[in-house]
Amino acid sequence: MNTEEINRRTDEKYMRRCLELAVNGRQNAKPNPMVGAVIVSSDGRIIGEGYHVRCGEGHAEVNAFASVKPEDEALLGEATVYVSLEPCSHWGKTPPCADLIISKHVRRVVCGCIDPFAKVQGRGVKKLRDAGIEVTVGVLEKECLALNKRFITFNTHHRPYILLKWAQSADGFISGEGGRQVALSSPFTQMLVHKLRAENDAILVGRRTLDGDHPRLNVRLWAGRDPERLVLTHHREGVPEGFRAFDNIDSVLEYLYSEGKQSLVVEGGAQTLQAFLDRGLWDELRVETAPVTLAAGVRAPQLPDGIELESQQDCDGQIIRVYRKATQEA
Ligand code: AOF
Ligand code: ZN
Repeated sequence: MNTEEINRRTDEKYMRRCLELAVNGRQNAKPNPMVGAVIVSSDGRIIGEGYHVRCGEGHAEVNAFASVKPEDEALLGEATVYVSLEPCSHWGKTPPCADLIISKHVRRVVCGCIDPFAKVQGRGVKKLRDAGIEVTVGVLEKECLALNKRFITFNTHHRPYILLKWAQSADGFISGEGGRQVALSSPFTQMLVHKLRAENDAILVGRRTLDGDHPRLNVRLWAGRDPERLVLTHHREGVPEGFRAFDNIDSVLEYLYSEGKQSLVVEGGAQTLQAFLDRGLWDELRVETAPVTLAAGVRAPQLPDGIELESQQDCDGQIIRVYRKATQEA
């Protein structure tokens, strides 16, 4: 292994620790991103670490510096700060982390990915470099972006992260003849659906699904908050209380963006899902295939071109596949 390779692996090792720390913010960091930071002395010892615990409170870097023992403070001058997201450059609810790092006179900063938030977007890295600190960007970048996929998509594309999900029979039907509802999920995978609902900010169905299936779309089989419930419909009469009505996809996405809602699950039906697919308005597809055949009924949406399978899980014969858009390798 050459020196470059050894250094890259070393950076990845500490960045992995940042990611590990960051996920501790899963429950409370929202709508802020999950971020982890470690401070490493020139002899490779972690002398400080922290993560962003709660929106409105200290960022990962603040907590990492606060954890450095007084006897290690003298090591900061030769230390490297690893952080899974670019240090912020702006005054939000808290002061800029880039300024804090500069005031500590560290030698080098390594960040996982650029923060696409409009007030940061590379300005944190610039501030550090202008202060003479060596900065490396993009260590475990894919993992760092994936960790905050909702935050990143929201701030990059100015719309919520969109997850399309459906269950289908082994022969590709989403419901029976005339749209008759057929139980395709198992009790266990139903629970996973509720987990998914709890992890996202909003959930949408089309009018036919609302009137035909009367879904409650809340979180009953998992701990967590109910997502906001939305329906696509041309007529608002008869829309049950607790559902917000929209007549097109753009108005849904504009509304969610303006409300700061970072993610949307689309739960059907076939027409609504297809409308999102046709416009390429999706980030993740979650398809559950049940080990039954229906022979007739409403066809499941066609998987679009240019996708890659991210994961496949077999839950007692129910296969859950998650797809993403294929990434173009540079
Ligand atoms: C960091 N480290 O740990 C986090 C960052 O309102 P504030 O002050 O909490 O700022 C929120 C923004 O700061 C958020 O939108 C994102 O751009 C960045 N989050 N940055 O350097 C952190 N959580
Ligand atoms: Zn910050």
